Amino acid sequence: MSGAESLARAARRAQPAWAALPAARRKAVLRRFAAFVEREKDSLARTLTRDMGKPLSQSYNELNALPGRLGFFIDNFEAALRPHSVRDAGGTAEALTHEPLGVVANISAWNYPWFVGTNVFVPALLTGNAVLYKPSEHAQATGRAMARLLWRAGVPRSVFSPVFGAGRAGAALLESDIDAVFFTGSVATGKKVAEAAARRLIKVQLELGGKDPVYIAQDADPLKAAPAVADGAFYNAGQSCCAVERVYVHERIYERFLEAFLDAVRGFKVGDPMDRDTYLGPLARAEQVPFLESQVRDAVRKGARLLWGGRRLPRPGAFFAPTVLDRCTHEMALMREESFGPVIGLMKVRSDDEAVRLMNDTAYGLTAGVYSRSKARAQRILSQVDAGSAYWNCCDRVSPYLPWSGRKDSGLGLTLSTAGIACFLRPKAWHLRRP
Ligand code: TXE
Repeated sequence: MSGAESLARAARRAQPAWAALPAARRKAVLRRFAAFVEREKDSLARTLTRDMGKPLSQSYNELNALPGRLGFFIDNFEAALRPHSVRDAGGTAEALTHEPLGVVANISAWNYPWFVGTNVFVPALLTGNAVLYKPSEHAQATGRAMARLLWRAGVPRSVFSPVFGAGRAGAALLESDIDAVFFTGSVATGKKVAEAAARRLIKVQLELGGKDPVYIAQDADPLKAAPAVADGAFYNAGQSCCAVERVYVHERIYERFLEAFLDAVRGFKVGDPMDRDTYLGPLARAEQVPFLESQVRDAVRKGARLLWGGRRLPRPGAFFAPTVLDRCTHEMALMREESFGPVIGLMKVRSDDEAVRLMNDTAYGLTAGVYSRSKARAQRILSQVDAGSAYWNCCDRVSPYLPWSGRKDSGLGLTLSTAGIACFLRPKAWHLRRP
């Protein structure tokens, strides 16, 4: 029997008692977990940076934002568990309750391990499920710390079990006695996960990649938009599913935007991720460096103009220079394939309609942003873009109060918001006829 299988069987045995606890008991346990994370923040931030190279200041940002994220789940899960009396239909009372899925597998990622992990396993635990959590192989020490703090807070070890390893461990987990799988990662692996889930008809939720566009409309203030978009593109070295990956700028303000954008990018400090003033550290995966080099080569060969960076940096670690290209077209891989790195392509556009066409010209559908002085103009444009999240004068932003959903190759299902709590439950419809 595989390690995952024995953990799944132990979870199956332990889950009913965890679900049978009063909701207030589970709430108190997860509140203690949140308090332990806060108390150990300094060492957890350093562990996260050592794990995957995120600059220490950004590791702190992720941990500092966690209480708000966890607090949302802790404060809002009980409503999802409340039984409903629906109606009385001629002597038959109709009622509705919600029951946990059972044993949930969470196969997770390395770019924001605290966010993408707790987005799944905290609501799963609060609603009475047991969780088998497989951290990415690039964030295992962080995964170990999560398990240690959950157990110390009072989650039984067999109710939250970490599964360590890479793809093979993930594949074995998919074959174990689970009722659902929640996955964050690449499209290619997401499709393997969905195939494995389909063979067993278990529930699957996929949070995959993105090729997120931003459009700077003619009436926008280019000097205000440029630094915000630069941060949206290069934060966490661009390793975020909702990082800005394409920038379209109206031709009338293009030169002013480009100058301000390059100023912002030139100001990013590349360095040791443990230094507090480093903005851009190494990539988490060494194999991404040659991938980014090939995207830059392809773009330049097809006519793009390389304005900044464009190559790996001659220093230990997977460092890639913050890179800006323009005169891009959609014939270039750079404008269509997810880069997931500190590389960005810009294009001039002549109209809002052209921007809509280009923003929709992608296999992804995660987020899209418009900078404009007019909310109506932004809403008119964004209502035509096939994406799960829309941004007006902002980008690269996630809120626990709003569903996080991807369309097309960006995923299946959603996390966050009350809908991201309810997805860990199944309805039971009651038809109660008095004798
Ligand atoms: O993803 P993988 P990686 C995207 C982004 C990035 C790419 C690769 O494009 O460049 O994914 O990142 C486990 N069966 N995102 O390598 O390979 C694996 O061990 C079951 C976007 O991290 O998909 C890890 O735990 N599991 C995303 C998880 O799947 C398998 C964040 C993801 O690994 C498996 C991260 C298999 N056959 C990457 N093979 C986002 N939405 O932000 C691997 N795994």
